[in-house]
Amino acid sequence: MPKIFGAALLVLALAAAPAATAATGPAARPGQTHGQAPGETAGRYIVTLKDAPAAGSAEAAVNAAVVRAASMGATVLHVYRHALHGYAASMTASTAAAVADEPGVRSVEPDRPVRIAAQSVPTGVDRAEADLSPTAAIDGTDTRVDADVAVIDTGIDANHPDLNVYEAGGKNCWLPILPPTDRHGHGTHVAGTIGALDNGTGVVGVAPGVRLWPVQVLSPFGSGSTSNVICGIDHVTEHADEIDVVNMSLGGTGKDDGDCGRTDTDAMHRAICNSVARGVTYAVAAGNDHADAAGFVPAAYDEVITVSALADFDGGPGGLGGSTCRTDRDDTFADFSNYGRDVDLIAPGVCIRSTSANGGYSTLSGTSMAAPHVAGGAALYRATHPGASPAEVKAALLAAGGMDWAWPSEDGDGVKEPLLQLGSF
Ligand SMILES: [Ca+2]
Ligand SMILES: [Ca+2]
Ligand SMILES: [Ca+2]
Repeated sequence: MPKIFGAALLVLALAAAPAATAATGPAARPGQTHGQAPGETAGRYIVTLKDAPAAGSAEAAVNAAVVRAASMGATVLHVYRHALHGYAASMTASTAAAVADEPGVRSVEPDRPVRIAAQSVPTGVDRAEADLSPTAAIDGTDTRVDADVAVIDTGIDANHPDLNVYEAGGKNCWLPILPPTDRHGHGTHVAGTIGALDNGTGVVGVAPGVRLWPVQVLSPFGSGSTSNVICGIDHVTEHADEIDVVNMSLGGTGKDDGDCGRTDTDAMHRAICNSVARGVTYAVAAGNDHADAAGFVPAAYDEVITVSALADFDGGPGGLGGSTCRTDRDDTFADFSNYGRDVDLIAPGVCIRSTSANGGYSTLSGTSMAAPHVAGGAALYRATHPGASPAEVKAALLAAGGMDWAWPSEDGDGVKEPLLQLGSF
């Protein structure tokens, strides 16, 4: 006799580690910005002289102006003789006003702070060696990886300048009357790790510029139900000819029945198996309970690629990185990550900087952050192997994986899973 499951709608939780892992200070990374502190330019002015009346006299005019400024109490910082005629000086506002009244002076303007808008390569992209991938071609020029990745999550900020969001392919399974716009931040963070643009600003993803399909199944508070998730899988499967890869950084309790949901009532497993059979590769988070992933779905399903989280702080091997946004040991199994035989790969998932909602950036930790590195890697592979089946994509990722990370640390099983390595992709 069939059973009725009173709690058939599992409450799914984001696979991001809890509050303690949300970082506050990503801006301090060296090389990221070299902005001057506010006020550092206070008291500095740029003085532009009028054009000299005769050729050859500009040099003398500049020299005279510099001497004059010094006599008025200004400290001259730079002298300009080529791009324009003038100088920069440190002086009081009243001196600047007096200089502005000098007959040869065209203008006096306050100096202003500038900062480079340099793009930083997030540590996870570095640790997974996506920056060495010829397909990713990370060099600050906005060439885009030709693949489609669906993000089943809280939606994506479609207006984020660092993302290539395919809005027309989106779907909101949580509240169908609304577009799948991310009001939480989780889905946009996942999206950035997969495919933030290689455009010279912000961050860069594993597979820069891939088309990101926003599939919202979770509320702005990060919760949802299995029925919503299946709606998302259904949408992806409808577009299986276009979508290469799916990222699911979410999960609930459950197990793998070993038969794609045919012998019990696991509709989500059945849906994923059918979607995989249509050629879509699924990367999923192992979960953050520091427990065996066998007790969580979709992590437990054999048809997906299940990803545990590595604590890496410096983007490189060797265990030399010091803790940044949360405490852990460099190049070890993250202390919150789920483990077990269902885990296929480990990828960076601690203190990962990526895009956030409302056009911003944030640093988060969780297996939610690890899975999208693998989704990006799968997208790189599909971009160069368009006919590869999900099993072939998974095999390629596993074969390329590396063992250069410290084990067992907090890995609660007897198996050392390979670390995502994409330099040859
Ligand atoms: Ca960028
Ligand atoms: Ca490291
Ligand atoms: Ca393991």
